[in-house]
Amino acid sequence: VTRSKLVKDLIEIVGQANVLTDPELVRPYAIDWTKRWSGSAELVVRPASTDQTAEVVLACGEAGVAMIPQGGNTGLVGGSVPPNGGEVPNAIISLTRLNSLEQVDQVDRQLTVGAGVTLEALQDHLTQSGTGLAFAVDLAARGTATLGGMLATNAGGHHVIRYGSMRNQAVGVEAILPNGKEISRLEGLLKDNAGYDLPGLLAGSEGTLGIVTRIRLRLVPRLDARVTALIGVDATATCVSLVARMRQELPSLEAAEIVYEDGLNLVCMHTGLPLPLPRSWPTYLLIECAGIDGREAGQLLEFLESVGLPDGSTAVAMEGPGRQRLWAYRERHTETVNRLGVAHKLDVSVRPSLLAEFEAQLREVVRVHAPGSTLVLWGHVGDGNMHVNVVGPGPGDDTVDDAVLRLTARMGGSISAEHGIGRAKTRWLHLVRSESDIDVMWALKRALDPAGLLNPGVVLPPA
Ligand code: FAD
Ligand code: 2HG
Ligand code: ZN
Repeated sequence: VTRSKLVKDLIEIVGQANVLTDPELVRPYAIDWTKRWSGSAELVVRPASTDQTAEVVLACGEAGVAMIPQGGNTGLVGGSVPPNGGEVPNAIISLTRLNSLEQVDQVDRQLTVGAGVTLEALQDHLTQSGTGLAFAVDLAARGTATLGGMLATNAGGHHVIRYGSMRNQAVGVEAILPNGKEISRLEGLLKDNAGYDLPGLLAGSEGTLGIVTRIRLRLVPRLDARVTALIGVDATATCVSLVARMRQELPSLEAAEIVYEDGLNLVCMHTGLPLPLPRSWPTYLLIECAGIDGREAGQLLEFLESVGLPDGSTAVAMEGPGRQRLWAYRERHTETVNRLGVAHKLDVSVRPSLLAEFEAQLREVVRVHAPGSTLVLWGHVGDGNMHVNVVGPGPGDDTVDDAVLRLTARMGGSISAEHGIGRAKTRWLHLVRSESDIDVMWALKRALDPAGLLNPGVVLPPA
């Protein structure tokens, strides 16, 4: 099938306006949010339904064109954009038109969404529904990240300590496989052990096994009584032990995040926010408790008093704007780092009990392997998840990536806590997955995608 035949077929399926071939229009889809990953694509195609997605997949398959599923393109490991110099022509399949938001089923506490719905659109929809229900996962890219992309990466975010990650919110999935066939589990069954869990397999598959078209989501009670605290402390070890105690004593704990003095100062410079506390601290712990009445705030304040924190080391907010301001010090790290340059982003995790030692070694490894670079660290301390951002080394120089990922593996950690492997980390998958593991992954990939056309080069290292 020639390129022009493919373009004609795709136009028949989705309409002229939804097949982009002009390089100027294609380019923004082919470069990732961090600007570290980019490639070239023949075209972008934007199906608006599950059936159109199936037809698009068949047409691309017939033409031997590789398919790159894309949601909001906020992924941070290069999985949503084509490779630089791929072997076969690429088509980006943008799923953002799959934006249906169905009615909330209050008794079942579920709803079905199109894969292209953004997290923020879902949050607004739930607020407007007046059902008293909410979605458990939240993250700073909420305005653009889609539920399909979030499931495909098994995104984590701020609430994993309470609710788990995306995988735990998907009651069911509808997807198009590389052969154009559909699998669907949208019945909303809470118990359904009939064979292998194919929807579960798609969670975290980063667009390599199927294209998610709809998701049946679990909802949680909306907890409007919230209290947020930013606590300045001496070091990571103090954060870890405070969080361990909070998890024991504060069942309403929903988020426990860590940032450091240098990162926070950069955020203040970039955003114009004032320093949050009367003096600076080496390390800051941001926590949020949530419940249905005001008791959570009282419990948190009592807890903080029992710990005996020094005067001026804590800012507490209960109202929306104050809480949002405290969260900005944490959430605006990513955009701040992006301003500094093209960051090497290493999203890694270790057991929380090892986090303080890990942090010390990380700083040393970055000092040695990327001398003169800027290291900005932050993360989800309750999950043992550090976001290691190194600005300085050129985009193609992965000396520091290698050193950090090897250190992480030596400490029994994961080279991808929540962002996925994408194109960025395939080389290092063997550090944390055995040969048998990788063989099974390849067997699954070949079984579902024998022609290897769905997001090739993502997740799996070359066979
Ligand atoms: P994309 O970037 O478009 O795609 C990501 C991957 O999923 C690609 O491999 C793509 O091929 C695949 N994919 C996309 N849609 C589909 C589909 N429908 N079917 C099959 N495969 C698909 N991540 C976290 O985990 N936690 C965070 O706290 C967090 N915070 C962030 C904050 C900022 C400011 C930014 C920019 C990113 C953040 N991320 C975070 C990373 C990112 O937002 C998530 O990975 C998100 O899940 C990606 O969603 P997306 O729709 O943008 O997917
Ligand atoms: C976060 O938690 C995101 O801020 C993004 O996962 C992390 O930019 C990063 O490295
Ligand atoms: Zn994160």
